[in-house]
Amino acid sequence: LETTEADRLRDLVAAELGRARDRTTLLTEAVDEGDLVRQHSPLMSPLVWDLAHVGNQEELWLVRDVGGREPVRRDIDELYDAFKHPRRDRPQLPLLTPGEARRYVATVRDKALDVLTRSRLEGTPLVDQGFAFGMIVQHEQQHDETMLATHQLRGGPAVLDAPPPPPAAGPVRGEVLVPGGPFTMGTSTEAWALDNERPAHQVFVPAFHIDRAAVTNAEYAAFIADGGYDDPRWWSTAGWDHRQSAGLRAPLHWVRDGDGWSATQFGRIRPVVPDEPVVHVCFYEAEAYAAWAGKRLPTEAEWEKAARFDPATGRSRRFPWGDDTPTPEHANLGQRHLRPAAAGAYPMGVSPLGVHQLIGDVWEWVATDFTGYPGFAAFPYREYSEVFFGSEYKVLRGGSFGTDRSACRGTFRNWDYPIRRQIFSGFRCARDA
Ligand code: AVJ
Ligand code: FE
Repeated sequence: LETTEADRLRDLVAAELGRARDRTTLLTEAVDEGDLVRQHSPLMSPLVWDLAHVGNQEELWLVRDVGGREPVRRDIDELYDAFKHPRRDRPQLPLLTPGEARRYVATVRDKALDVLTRSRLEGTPLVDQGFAFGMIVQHEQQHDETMLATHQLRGGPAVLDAPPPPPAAGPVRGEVLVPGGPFTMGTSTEAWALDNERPAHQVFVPAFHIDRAAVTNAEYAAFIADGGYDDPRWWSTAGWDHRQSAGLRAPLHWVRDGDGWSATQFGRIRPVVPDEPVVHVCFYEAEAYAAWAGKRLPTEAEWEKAARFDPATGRSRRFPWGDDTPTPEHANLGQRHLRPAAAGAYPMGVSPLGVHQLIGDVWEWVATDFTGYPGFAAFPYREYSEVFFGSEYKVLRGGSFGTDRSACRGTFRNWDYPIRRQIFSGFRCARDA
């Protein structure tokens, strides 16, 4: 790289690391020590585990691997290895205290920034174009979103605040026809794309219809009112089993309020807003709603084609609106608001085919299992993606109001068990043409 180009990239990496750390600090300073070490749900780690785990991954990859430096705390690697201890067991571990964890992540960050200053950001696949640094930025931001979900599960008075999302500029209803034909899915050129997004490959997608907006609270409430939760016709076999054993009756956090619904949001209770996307539903609920509506969930390839395909050029864009990095006018990302925005709130984010808010607001369940693309190669470690491939996990696309822009793009893939709904998950429907 030219010196100036490498300098520019180093500045960008430092800024992105700084943004991630500011958010981690916000999420971990908002509550007292008790709330940091307590487990708010067996589905989640104590917040202080996420904090030190973020530092430990940064130590492993940037300080030791890229930097070739001496370990800071080799003795805690095992404690913060996500594969050694399931989330429900983490509060019982001899974890660093909040004060120790804060000092640890600060020490690691100082060293990582020193490594960055000395790195040429080229020469090996791990450091080319700052990949390892970008991976660590995304890792911290992903754990920040997980910590935000922990905040949503936490009891007690509200500690997070944010302005409401923008209102709809105009109504967005109905569906669009996506023409049949080949499109390029995934990427081989996006510098910080993770292994599961690679490589770019051609996929033939037959024509289909997709909803211009995600399913709203009003639409979902109509499914409930119509007895959708009591009618096995709408549910898959696995979905109905789960509906029965878990006693599902409405999205997570919804409570009856007269004839309508309210929902708890980060320690406050408020009426559900009819035009906002439904959030905190599991894959099985999404599937059942779609069947009730006479539709289905889009496949992952359909979702990505709706989000990236430009019929004028035949090219796949980085984002629905083009190749530019998301700004606050494009999408509801980055925890700037604490809930999804109404359908029609981001006219600048619309795709060439007229589909709204594919990026931001809510993660969208798609019909597809999480597997590797043709030509997939695990990089830099099998445990990032490959060990999750198979039929156990479903894919979610597009990011939520709690997803940072660094961990969100047209090719970005998230995954979870089909029963999970503590995440900021919603969906949109599709149907065959
Ligand atoms: C991609 C969100 C499913 O949180 O398990 C964090 C991201 N990987 N640490 C997760 C991740 C390693 C991952 N998800
Ligand atoms: Fe992690």
